[in-house]
Amino acid sequence: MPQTDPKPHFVQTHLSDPSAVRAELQGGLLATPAHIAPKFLYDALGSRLFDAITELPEYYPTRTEANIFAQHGAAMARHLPASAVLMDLGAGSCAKAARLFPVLQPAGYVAVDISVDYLRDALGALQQRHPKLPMLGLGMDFSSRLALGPAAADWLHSRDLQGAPRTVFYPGSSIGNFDPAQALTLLRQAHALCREGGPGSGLLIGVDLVKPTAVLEPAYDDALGVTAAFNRNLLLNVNRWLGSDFAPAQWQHKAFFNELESRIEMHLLALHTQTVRWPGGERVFAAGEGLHTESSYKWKPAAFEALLNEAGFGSVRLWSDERQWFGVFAATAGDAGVPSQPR
Ligand code: AVJ
Repeated sequence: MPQTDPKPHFVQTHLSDPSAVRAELQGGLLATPAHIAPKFLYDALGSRLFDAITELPEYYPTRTEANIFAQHGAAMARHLPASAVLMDLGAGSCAKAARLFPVLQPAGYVAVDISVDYLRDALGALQQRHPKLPMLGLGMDFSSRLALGPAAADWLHSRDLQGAPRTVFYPGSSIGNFDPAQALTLLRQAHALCREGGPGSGLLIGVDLVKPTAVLEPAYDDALGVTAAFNRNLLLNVNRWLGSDFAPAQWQHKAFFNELESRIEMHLLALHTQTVRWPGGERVFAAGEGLHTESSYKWKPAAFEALLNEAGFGSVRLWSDERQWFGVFAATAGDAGVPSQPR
């Protein structure tokens, strides 16, 4: 007799409010310098363009991190609790986490992404391959605040996982989009999430490292122009959300390493003077004037370890590649009542 199909459970805790999104966009467009948040890079086309970026010869982070996981996954697993609930932040296709299932042996899998719709197919397919592993898809914008919420807590309880240790998984150097103060806030929230779980809970996080500008800049300004298309596509998204009339061809992609801030900056520069209009507003951009679309922070290993400590994590371990281009850090949250970092 065929068994009934196991099904992942889905919870959407956050739905973007269109008028709040329009207000946010308008605020950024009227500021000097003008800026738009990098989350507007990712519609269906933007996500595909990003996937293409990860295959470019110049874009080293994705393949370098994958090699580090492949080479050191077993050592990472020894530093993290067995039978933990794996909480995958920005899970997307869930592929990175799934590749670690054999070594991490999780007791549950919580895939968090801004929209459960992005998770539905990937998590459904993954559930078929791991029919016994309890899986939750959680639609949540954790860039504003990371916390599980009551529906997810109920689900953990229903699967008898409320007391299980937790491993918070945040790969891909997604933390790079946050400035150091915002990154600290997010890591503190990740620490709180760990402390709600059982003993041994911890964090596994991928972080892009400082390296020569001659390596960094081509990774964000590739010869095929894929990153340029990815950046310009943000304007199409803004047009859709705001009703604006940006013409992508009138904007030039620019990426450079800001050494002082230790970040790659992506901008779009107006090729000539133009007025951009939307319902309720307009902005004149002078020729050469820029629109800041993304920052991607690069960390030195010691500085990121200090940040982890400041967020409450201890026992920090780092795995890297032979060129030290990318780092995967594991750290433990300390047990309840026994701070890992007395201060
Ligand atoms: C998804 C934020 C890690 O900063 O490298 C890639 C995004 N932007 N190329 C990065 C990105 C341009 C990427 N992160």
